[in-house]
Amino acid sequence: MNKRIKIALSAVTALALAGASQALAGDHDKADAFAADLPMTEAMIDAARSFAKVDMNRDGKIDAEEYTSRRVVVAQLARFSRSVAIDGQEMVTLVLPDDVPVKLGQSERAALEAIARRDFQVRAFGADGLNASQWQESRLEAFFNADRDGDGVLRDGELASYLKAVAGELSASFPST
Ligand SMILES: [Ca+2]
Ligand SMILES: [Ca+2]
Repeated sequence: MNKRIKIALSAVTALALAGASQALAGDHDKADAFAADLPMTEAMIDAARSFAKVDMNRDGKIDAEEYTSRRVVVAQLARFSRSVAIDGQEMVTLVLPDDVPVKLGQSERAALEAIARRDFQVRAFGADGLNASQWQESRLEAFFNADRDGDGVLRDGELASYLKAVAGELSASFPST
């Protein structure tokens, strides 16, 4: 496992627990706010929280179908709403760059599905599902790919390419070189 991801994952459990206890204490201040950047901690908490939502059949692992449909649904939703919601310590909304088309075209969708299936195979090592840490690792890899200066925060161009990748713009996440 990538060293940065490993360190990041050990920190996320504590943060997620802190968030959970806040929620139990009746913190109803959670409201959508627009954010200009995305710190790694927020992406990690979001990744940890999303596992249960992605594991539709509640078997404790994310299978190829769940993994692939999640990629497509998130991309479609991002385009339609022109934003990506991050469920971190606070719920924040990141605005999608204007040049991403509103609709995920049919061929674009097919390509996205094919890449998601291949990505799943690579991550699952022949198993029929990803566990929570494998799932979080896949999410963090997208973050680290976008964080070109490696400072743990996505801003400006880094944030734009991250959001484009989330919205299924394949050229953003998979350089042609
Ligand atoms: Ca499952
Ligand atoms: Ca950065």
